[in-house]
Amino acid sequence: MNDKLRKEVIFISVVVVILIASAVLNVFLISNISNSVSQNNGAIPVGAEVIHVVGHQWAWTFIYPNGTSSVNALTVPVNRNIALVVNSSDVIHDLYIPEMDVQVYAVPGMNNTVVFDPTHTGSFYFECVEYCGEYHYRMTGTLQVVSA
Ligand SMILES: [Cu+2]
Repeated sequence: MNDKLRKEVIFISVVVVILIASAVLNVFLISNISNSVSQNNGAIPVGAEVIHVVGHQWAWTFIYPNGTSSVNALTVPVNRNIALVVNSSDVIHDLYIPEMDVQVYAVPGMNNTVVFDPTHTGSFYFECVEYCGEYHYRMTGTLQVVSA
């Protein structure tokens, strides 16, 4: 093996090792991300507070287990699994609560479930992030996480 060929083999081997390491790291990171939020799997943990969410032009309605409801304002207890069962009465919307790592589509005729567990109290912004018509910008609101 001449010197040039040896250098080429070493170079290609290093590149292949870097690519394989990067692929393994990538798969590991992606599986971690999808574990942080359970979405669309239909599994609601035992003891979770189940809140039905309806997206409609142009507001969010939240229906609580006791039958009461609120518009563009969601109040949940801290340190408890919250299951949002989300659908839409007209077009596709997309509920996004950045601080809770929650994003879920509201689709007519479908119940999409997302579960999150707020670990601290406070007031957090949410909005629709799917353009859904003229007054899409009105679909914002506040999540209040309160002590139980
Ligand atoms: Cu919308």
